[in-house]
Amino acid sequence: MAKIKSAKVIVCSPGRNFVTLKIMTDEGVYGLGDATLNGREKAVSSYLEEHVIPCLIGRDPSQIEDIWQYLYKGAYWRRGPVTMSAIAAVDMALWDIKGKMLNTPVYNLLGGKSRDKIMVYAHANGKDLSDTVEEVGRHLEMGYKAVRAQSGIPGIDKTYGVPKDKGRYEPAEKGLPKEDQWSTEKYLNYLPTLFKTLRDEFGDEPHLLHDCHHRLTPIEAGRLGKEVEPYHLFWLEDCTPAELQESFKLIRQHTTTPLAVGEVFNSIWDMQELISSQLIDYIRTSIVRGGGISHMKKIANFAEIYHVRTGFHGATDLSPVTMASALHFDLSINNFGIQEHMPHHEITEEVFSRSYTFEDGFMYPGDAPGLGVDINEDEAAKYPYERAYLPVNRKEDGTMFNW
Ligand code: CS2
Ligand code: MG
Repeated sequence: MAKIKSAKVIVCSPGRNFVTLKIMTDEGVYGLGDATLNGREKAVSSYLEEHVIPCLIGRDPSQIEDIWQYLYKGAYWRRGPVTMSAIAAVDMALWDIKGKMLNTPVYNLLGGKSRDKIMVYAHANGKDLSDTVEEVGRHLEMGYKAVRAQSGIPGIDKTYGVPKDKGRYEPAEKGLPKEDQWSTEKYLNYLPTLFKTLRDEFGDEPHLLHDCHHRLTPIEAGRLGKEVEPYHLFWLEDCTPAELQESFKLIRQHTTTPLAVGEVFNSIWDMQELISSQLIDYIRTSIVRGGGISHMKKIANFAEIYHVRTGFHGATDLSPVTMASALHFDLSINNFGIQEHMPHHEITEEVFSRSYTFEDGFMYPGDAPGLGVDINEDEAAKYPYERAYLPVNRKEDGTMFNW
């Protein structure tokens, strides 16, 4: 029986901050897990170093479920993003180890391929209407079959999804939190025009998505969903903050626009009502936020019963280790919907090597044993952690609001 010999946390900032767990066995095989929690990275690294790693030494790395339950039930304090990201990192690393030891890609351990390729959606971020139309067109030309459109809103200075100076969009900024501005009225008046223009320009075929980023009340979300129905969105994401799960009943009464929720959720208990009452169409919780592959299997299987499909979060603040885990998982389950794909910075790719690939709008996890991702620790050491936070958001009169 192999044993966990040691484990370490690697915090680095190649283009942005990442927290990576590396678990070593006494047989020389190691596994990687992602523990990155945007803006709260050090909380997870210290949770792992101080409280989790000491409990792992000497355990059998093949007992993935038992170790998961030990860390979840054994902490007594359940759920929450810090705990669940730490457990997720251990879980990913153990699936990686198991795949390497059995010399097979992780998707094979999860039941094998359920499809040939994974449809991904890209981000088109524009400062205004014409810029956004151009960005959507650029991504369609790159082969993407599905594109999420975000746009600057007339009359609002700085908001979610709009890059500074035409660069790539990366919401976390160095230093303490910057401030964005918000007006629901201006947003709601503008958004239907954006999607009408996109359909007029690109026709019916491309899948179009949009992220409201938790900014509407249920009745406002109902209005937006209804007004964009003629443009048949693939989904409307996070239209309201979702702590109040039953509020989605109100949204559902008003619109047939498909709804996606869950990138900030951590466990099956956060979405139980949303799924079992069929209030959403896509669940977005990623492998790193949702306690790893082991817990996400339960979530995906539960969702399948209620016709809810997956659409995992895949922004750049999820490391290549989470992206690889997601792709193996996506390939294996029946109720896969779509996968978010926001390509990492070139510098990130110097630190993490990967076997997953993109081609013509689809992704493939590759056939390397385990997850197929590695970290170059010497390269990582060149990019030490830099404090960075997501912005905060205020209404025009100064009221603190959801970002
Ligand atoms: C977003 C993210 O990709 C998405 O759907 O909501 O950009 C999100 O804002 C970041 O991951 C936050 O860290
Ligand atoms: Mg989102």
